[in-house]
Order: sequence, then structure tokens, then C-alpha cells
Amino acid sequence: MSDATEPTLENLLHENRSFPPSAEFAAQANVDAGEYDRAAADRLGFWAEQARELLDWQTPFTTVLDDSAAPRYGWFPDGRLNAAHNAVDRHVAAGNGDRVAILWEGEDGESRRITYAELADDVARAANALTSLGVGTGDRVAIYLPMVPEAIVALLACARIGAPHSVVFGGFSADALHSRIIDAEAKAVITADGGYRRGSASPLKPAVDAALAKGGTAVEHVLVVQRTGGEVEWVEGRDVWWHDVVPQASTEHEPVWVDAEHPLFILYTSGTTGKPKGIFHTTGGYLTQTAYTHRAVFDLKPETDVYWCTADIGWITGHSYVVYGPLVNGATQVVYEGTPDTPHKGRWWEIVQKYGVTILYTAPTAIRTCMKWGEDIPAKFDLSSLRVLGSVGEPINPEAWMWYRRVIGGDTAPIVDTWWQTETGAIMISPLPGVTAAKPGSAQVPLPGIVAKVLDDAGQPVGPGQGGYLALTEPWPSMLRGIWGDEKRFAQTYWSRFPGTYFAGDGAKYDEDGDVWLLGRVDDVMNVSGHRLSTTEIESALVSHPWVAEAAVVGASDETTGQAVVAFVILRGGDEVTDLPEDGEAVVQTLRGHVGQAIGPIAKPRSILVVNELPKTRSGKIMRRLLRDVAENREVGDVTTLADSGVMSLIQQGLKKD
Ligand code: 6R9
Repeated sequence: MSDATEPTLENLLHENRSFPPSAEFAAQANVDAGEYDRAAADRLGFWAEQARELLDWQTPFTTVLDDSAAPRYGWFPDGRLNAAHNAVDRHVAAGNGDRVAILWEGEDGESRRITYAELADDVARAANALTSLGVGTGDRVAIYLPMVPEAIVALLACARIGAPHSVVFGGFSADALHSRIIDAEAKAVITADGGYRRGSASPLKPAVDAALAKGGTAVEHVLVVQRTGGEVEWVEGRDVWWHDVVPQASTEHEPVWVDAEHPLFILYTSGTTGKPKGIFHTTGGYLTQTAYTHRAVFDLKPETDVYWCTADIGWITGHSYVVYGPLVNGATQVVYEGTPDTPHKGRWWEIVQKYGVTILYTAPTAIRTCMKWGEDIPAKFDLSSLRVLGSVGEPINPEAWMWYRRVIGGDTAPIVDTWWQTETGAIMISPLPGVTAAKPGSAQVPLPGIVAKVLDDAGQPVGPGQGGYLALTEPWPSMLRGIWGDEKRFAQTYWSRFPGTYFAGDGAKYDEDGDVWLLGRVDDVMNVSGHRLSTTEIESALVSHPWVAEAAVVGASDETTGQAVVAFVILRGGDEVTDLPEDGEAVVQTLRGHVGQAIGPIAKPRSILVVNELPKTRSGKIMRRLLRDVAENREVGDVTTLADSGVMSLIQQGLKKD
């Protein structure tokens, strides 16, 4: 176990509050307690039944699981289907075309209401437009968009023609976008002139221009949505306005029926080394599990619920629980463009009241931020429509859990704390709202059809009250199929720690009841506001600056964001550097800006400490544990494995002088 997780481990031994669902809720819930046994009795049969019930297949599958090339598992491999048909057309064909699919709320107060029938037309038009721009089945398309309805249309249009999308979060820099476009060999980019964030228009297209100007890409066209009306540079022949090609296109479009194992998308996420991993997912298994979990975990009633997941589509939560899960289930959902405090700190709660939101899915960092702003803000709005609350992205501390339940959920709405990852594609461990007696802070139990275990160092399952590493010991439908272009890294990262078993990279513990508590990452991945960042990636960004000789980055616990990035840097001395400012603050600001440019604003260190030495083991590994002690103002722990045990006192003395 990494020692970073130990303080948390202490706390949770004392949690004995329990919140069972009300009898009324349990009676109307989509899923009952029997589901666990039914799924366990015939796990593959259970998933096959979900795949048949929740999806339309153009060619029905006869095989459920293909494990002949494990760990590259295949699900429903001989079936054929189309993701966009399942997310949209199917509902129109079933007579639900008038149902609202998207209640879109722009940050600037603009709003749009899009029915399934309208969405079907938009997706078909965009699919025809992409085809006319030369995008074919199997080609990759990079998507760099704000939270506008066109983002959802763009993903589905790609899916409709079988072109895997690679969404790059709009907060990432041109450099980050460039490396992702190169890695996926994207043929086209879909972007916007800009989007609204915190009350002003922030441009996006310049980052695409800068990324493509770096060269080496296979991009032929850039399709540009006009959102802000801001000025944009234009490359004739390459750039195309969305409004010049999409609205004019035909609404007639035959979906491209693909094999269940056809790649649906690539999504890059941070790993333990500097290079982001292109996690890729395929079609049939992914849709099956996102739809099943969305229905079971949120107790979705498509006819009456108004669902809202606050995640950006740039993250896996946006893919699985804004785009695919809810739309395959025919849900009506709110999509909000902006930040929770624009134009005022009650914006989210105003939206809940305005649309009568019944299911809210958000992240602990957002809940903690709202806690900080004070409960009088949500108290001004009618939140009584809310009946299920979800949490995702990091462990939710019991205090935030209790606040979420009491202040937002009116002390009645069940909370589902959902554990999963970009790699798992869909929720894996979570209470079921009509079944589980919820415990503040614990994700509790693997879902029906999922097998998860906590293993010790030797790969043996541990018992109640014990901790270790979270592992998934059986394949699941929405599992990643690989790292794009890097089969070796896939095998190495996930399947080598415990051969044949998926290693999640999270520490976990069972309590005395056998419920699972997540304890944070055991590798060098940080979790800042629910976003995964790699220590190595930020270190590489820092040392790419000419002033920096060496850098070490740690995630220090932070009340609001869960973890915060803290960097320790050694500056270059001597004559090599002539432009180093005298003023330490100027150095720090420049380096923060440099990281922001290399990766994106989310990766900017909260603090940068200039030091003369870094603590290293004899084998040269930086001992981040000790730096974390410093970053969190703790007494520094055991230094006996350091090559030079005096280093820590030097660092601390140096810091005191500043
Ligand atoms: C969906 C998503 C995955 C990592 C994961 C874990 C942390 C996510 C959590 C949670 C405790 C939860 N995580 N949900 N930890 N409780 N309910 O967040 O995917 O961005 O890939 O991050 O997030 O550490 O390994 P992703």
C-alpha cells in the first residue's frame, strides 16, 4: 500500500451510519436485490440478456464472450449494430420522436430544447457532411468542442459512420491536442470558434490552428461550429464552417452497421509515464454496460425523469453518462455549457429548479466547492424534484456525502457513489439506490455481473477489515480493448501486476461488512477535481523549460479539489541561464504558465517550491512520499532509504528561509 492512503484508512474504521432506501423507493426501483444472484448464477447469460434487451442489433450475436485472445477480450463478437442508431433513431422508430432528448442551457442564458426526432435529423445531416469531407469508416476524428449540442451531434455522427472519435477536453492546450491528433492519426478535427466559460467567450479554434501548424498530422479538414462569433483565422480549403455544410445536408442516412468489436472511440488519459494513453472502446459491450448501469444505478425512468450529469464530454463520464448511456436509454437530460458560479453561485440549483431535474450526477470536488459557498445558496431554490444523487471521480469524504444528502437531497434522495475508470468504460462498483443501505464514503459493492476483488501483494484476496489493491478478476462488457497503437503497454500496465487479472491502480479496503472503500491511486497518478493527471507528465513539462534542471511533482491533499499539484524544482545554475529573474515569484509564475501551456490550465501546480536537492533512493527514484509530507505540512517520515538522508532537512530549511 502507498502510505499516502493511510490517514484515510484510519478515518473509515469509524463510519457506521447507514441509509437504507425508503420502502416507497425500493418498491418502484428498476432493480431489486435478486439481481445479484441472477447475474452470479449465469454471468454471461445475464450480460447477453442485457445486450438483447437494451440494444437493437442489425445482426444478432450468437457468442457472448470471446476470450481466445485475452486480455484482448471480445464481447458479442459476431453481432452487428450501430451506436447512433441505438442512441437516437431507435427511439424515433418506437414512436418517441417527440420526447425531449436534450435540454441545453448555455452559460449566457441561451437555451435549446432538442427532441429525439430533431436529434436524429441533426446526426444524419452531420454524418452526411462528414462523409462529404472525406471521412470514412475507420478514420479517426478529433473533437475539441465546448458543451454545446453540436458536441453530442458530432460524437454520434462519427459513430454513425463508424469513424472512432477522439475527444480532447477543451481545457487542454495546443501541445496536448497536437500529440493526441498525431497519436490517433486523426483525419479531421471538429471544433468551435470558442465557448463560454466564467462569463466570457474563450477561444478554441486558435489552439487547433496552433496544433496543426506544428505539422506532422494527417488532418485534411477542420469543421468549425460557430458559438461565440469571435474572430477566427481561416485556412482556405482546410477549414469548413459547420453551418455551411451540416444544415444543408440530407437527413437521409443509412447507418454503417459495424461489428460489435468495431472501435467506437479513443479517449486519452494519464498514466504513470509521461505519455498519455489512448484508451479505446468498442461498440457492443460498451453500449450494453453503459445503458445497463445508467438504468440500474440511477433508477432511470425515461418517460418521467429529467437526468443531469454535470461532466464535460472531454472526460469518460461525459462519454458514458451524457452521450451513450442516457441516449441509448431514451432519457431526457439537461446539458449545461458553463461553470457553476456563472453568473451566480446558485446557477446549478437554478437549473435543477428550472427543469425539475430528478437525477443529478456530479463529482465530490463540485460538492465540496458548494459546501464552501454555503448552504444558504442552494436553500434559495426548490430542489424537491431530486430523487437520486450520484457521485464520481474520486472518493467522496463522508462529510461531503452527508452534506450532499441533507442539503441537496432533502435527506431522502439515495446517493450512489460510483467507482469506475476511463478503462472500465462504465460503472463497476456502486450501491443500487433501491437495494443498498448506503454508507457515506464507500462505493460498497460490485454491480450485478461484475467481479471485483481486493488483493494483497501476492495477488490473494483479502478478507473483511483488510486492505490491498483493487482488481477486476473477470472480464466485463465495457472493458477497454487496448491502448491505441501500443499493445505492449496495455499488457504491461493492466495485466502484468497480477497475471490474468485487471489491475486498476487504486488502493482499496473491505470494511467488516465486506463493503469496498476506495483509498486513492497507488501509482503516480494524481486526482485533481476528479481529473487524472500524471506526475511524470507535469515533471516533463517543467524540465522542458530552460530554467529547470530537475522537477518532482506530488499530489498534496486539498480540501476542495481532493488533490492539488505541488511541484519541487531545482533551477539550473551557472552561465547556461542568463534570463532567470531575481524575483522568485516571477520564476514561479512563469513556470506555472509554462505547464499550463504544455498540458492545460488544470495541470498548473498550486505551488512550486524551488529547492537545491530532491530526495532520492539509492536507485535514483524520487521519494515522492517525503515530498508529500512537506507539501502537506507534516513531519517528514522515514528517510532511511534515501541515498543522502540529509536532503530532507536541507529542503525544509530552504523552505523556512523563503
Ligand atoms: C470515471 C472516472 C479513474 C480514477 C479511479 C479512481 C478515481 C473514480 C471514484 C474514484 C473513489 C469513486 N475514482 N470514481 N475513487 N471513488 N467513486 O473518474 O474515470 O477519469 O479515468 O478516473 O478516479 O482513482 O482509478 P477516470
